[in-house]
Amino acid sequence: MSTKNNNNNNNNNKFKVLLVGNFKVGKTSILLKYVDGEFTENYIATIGIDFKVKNIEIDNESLKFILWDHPRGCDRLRTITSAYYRNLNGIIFVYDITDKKSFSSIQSIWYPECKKYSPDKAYIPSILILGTKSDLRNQSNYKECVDTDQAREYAASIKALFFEVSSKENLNLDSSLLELFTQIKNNDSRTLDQNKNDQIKKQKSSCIIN
Ligand SMILES: Nc1nc2c(ncn2[C@@H]2O[C@H](COP(=O)(O)OP(=O)(O)OP(=O)(O)O)[C@@H](O)[C@H]2O)c(=O)[nH]1
Ligand SMILES: [Mg+2]
Repeated sequence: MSTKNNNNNNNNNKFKVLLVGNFKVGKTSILLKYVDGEFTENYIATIGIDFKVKNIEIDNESLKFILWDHPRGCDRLRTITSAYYRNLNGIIFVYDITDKKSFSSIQSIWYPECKKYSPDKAYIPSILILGTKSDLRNQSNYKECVDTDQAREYAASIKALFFEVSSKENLNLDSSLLELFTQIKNNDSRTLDQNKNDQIKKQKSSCIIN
């Protein structure tokens, strides 16, 4: 799992990204704010399969990102879970900065699950770790927040991008997702270039054999 590469899933500049994390950390709110510009305090648990599409231009290329919202309880349905991880270009591990358990779950549940369901053990999608609800950090009732440096260190240890964000106040959402998407796009270009090189090598070697 050490190679950071893309699994060559580029189909007409379409990329698949999955959001995972404990229940109620704010996954759906990220998608709602980022794609539709909306935020609601009302909590509605995601129970079914759901996704949103973000069309974005990076370096004059039009790209389409399909953002999958991992449903709650899905971890009990292993066959469905493995389908979520298939052909992933990127994965976003989400925790709530006011909930330390949601951060430790990334290390104990979500990252191991990502590794387990990666079809090719040498392949790992681009990773972004998002600490949500950053607007709550300085509120008196949330003294015990996840330490930012600790989260940043962990992200570096698994070669992940890291940001603290707020869907409520629209802090860092655009910049963090743009950074992930740019990395995905660049990885994909490299993979395509690599494939071209491999094909040229194969053609050359078959010429020699013939
Ligand atoms: N203050 C604050 N509240 C937030 C933020 N993001 C989400 N919330 C609130 O947190 C609660 C849960 O948000 P959701 O986006 O539904 O969480 P989820 O991870 O999709 O939850 P499940 O679908 O059950 O896994 C809701 O009441 C949101 O209003 C944020 O940035 N700041
Ligand atoms: Mg949800």
